[in-house]
Amino acid sequence: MEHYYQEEIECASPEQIRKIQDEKLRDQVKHVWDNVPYYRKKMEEAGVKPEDINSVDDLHKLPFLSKADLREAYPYGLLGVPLKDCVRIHSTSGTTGKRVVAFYTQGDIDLWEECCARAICAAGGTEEDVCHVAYGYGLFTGGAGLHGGSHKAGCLTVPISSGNTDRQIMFIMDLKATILCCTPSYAAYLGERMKELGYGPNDIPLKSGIFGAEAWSQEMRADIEKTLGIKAYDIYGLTELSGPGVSFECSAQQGMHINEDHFIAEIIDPDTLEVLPEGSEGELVFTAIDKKAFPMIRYRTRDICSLTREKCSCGRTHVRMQKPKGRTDDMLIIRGVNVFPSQIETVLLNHGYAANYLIVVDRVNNTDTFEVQVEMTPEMFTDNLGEIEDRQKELTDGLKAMLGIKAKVSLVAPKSIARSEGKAVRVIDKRKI
Ligand code: DLL
Repeated sequence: MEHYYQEEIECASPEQIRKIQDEKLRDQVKHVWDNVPYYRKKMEEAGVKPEDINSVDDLHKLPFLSKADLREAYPYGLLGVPLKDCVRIHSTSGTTGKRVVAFYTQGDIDLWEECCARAICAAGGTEEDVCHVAYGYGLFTGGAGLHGGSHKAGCLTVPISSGNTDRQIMFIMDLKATILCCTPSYAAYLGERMKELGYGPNDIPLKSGIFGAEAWSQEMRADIEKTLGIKAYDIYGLTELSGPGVSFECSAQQGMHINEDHFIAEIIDPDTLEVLPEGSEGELVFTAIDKKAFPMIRYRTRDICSLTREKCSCGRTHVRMQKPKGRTDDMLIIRGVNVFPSQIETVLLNHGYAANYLIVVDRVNNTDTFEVQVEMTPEMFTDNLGEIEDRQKELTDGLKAMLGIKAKVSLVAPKSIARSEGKAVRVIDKRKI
C-alpha cells in the first residue's frame, strides 16, 4: 500500500494544483518585487510588472536567475526578508568561486522538512522505522533536510552524518536501521564494506534507501539494491531551492515527483532559453513559490532532464522529472563529442564492474586525451596480463559504442580508487588547470 505524508496535496487534481500555483506565483512575484531590489531591477529591465503575472501561463515573461546572479548578489543581495527573520543558512559544496549561501525563515524550514517527509513516506517510512541519516550534517543540506523529514515522518532518527564507515555499519546492524539516507556512491561503498564483513542482503535490516545529491545510473541502483537487499529511491534537490526534497521517487521508480505546491518546473533550451514542450530534454528551471527568505524565480539549475505528466501508479499527481543525466557543467566535451560521466557508468556496470572509476581528460599536442580508470572487482582481479588486456579491449569497445569516441581504458586493482563519503569526484579534467 502506498504511504503518503500529505495525501490530499500529493494526490490533488491537476486543476487544484494549478490553482494553488497561480495564487502562490502572484504572491511570490509581488513579494520579490517589493523586497528584492536585485530581482526587481531585472524585471524592470525586462519590462515586466507584478500585474503582468496572473498565472503560470505568464511565467515565461519573467527573467531568469542563474548561479552568476547568486555570485553577484552574494551574500545578502537576494534576501527576501529582513535578516532578523532568518533562522538558518546552508551553503553549497561548490569548489569554484564563491559558495552559494541560502537563507531560511522558520516557515521555509518547515516546508522543506515536509518535502523530505513526503520522500521518506514514499520510501515506506512510518513511525515504526529507524532512519539512518548518513548525509553530511553542517552547511550541506543533505543531513539537515532528511533529518527534519525523518522527524516529521515520525521515524526514529539516527543523525550519524557521514564518515567512519565501520561505525555506520555497527549502528545499522545494532539499531536495526530500516531506511538509509546517503549519497548513492556512499551507499555503494557501505554495501561493499558490509559484504567484506560477511553480511549478505538477508542479514542487513535495511528495507529502503533514499539516495541523491549526485547523478547515478539505473545500473548502479540495481547494484545497490542487490548488495543491501533494499529498494533504492532517488531524491533530488539543490541548496538554492532549500535542499533535498524538491522531488522524490515513489514505489513506481519511474522518475521523481516534483513538489508542485512549492515549486514550478520548466524545461528550457539552454542555448536559446526557449521553454520546451513536455517530454523534451533540456535544462531544468525552477520557481520557488513558497520560500520567503531566498525566493528563487526561474532559477536555472543547469541540470539536464525531461518532465512527464503521464499518470503514475502510486497515485501522486505531481509532475515527474527523469533522473538528471548530469549538469550542463558536468558534461565533458572530448574531441568535440559530448560525454556525460553517467553514460560511462552505465557501460561499466553493464560489464560487471562497480561504480569505482575515474575519468581523466587532458590535452596533449592540441588533441584531447581521454582515459577511464576502472577498478577490477575482487572476483575478477587477476595479474594475468592477457586477460586484463582482453577486458580492457572489451570495455573500450563498449564505451566506443555508447559515446562514439575511443577511450583508453586502464584496469586498476580493487580498492585503488578513493571511496567517497559524500558526492563522488569522478572526473579530473586537466585541460582546465
Ligand atoms: O545535493 C541537495 C541534496 C542532498 C539532494 C541530498 C539530494 C539528497 P547541492 O549540494 O546544492 O544540493 O547540489 C545540487 O546536485 O543541481 C544536481 O546537479 C545534483 N543532484 C542533486 N540530487 C540529484 C539526483 C544537494 N538525485 C546539485 N540526481 C543539483 C542527480 C542530483 N543529480
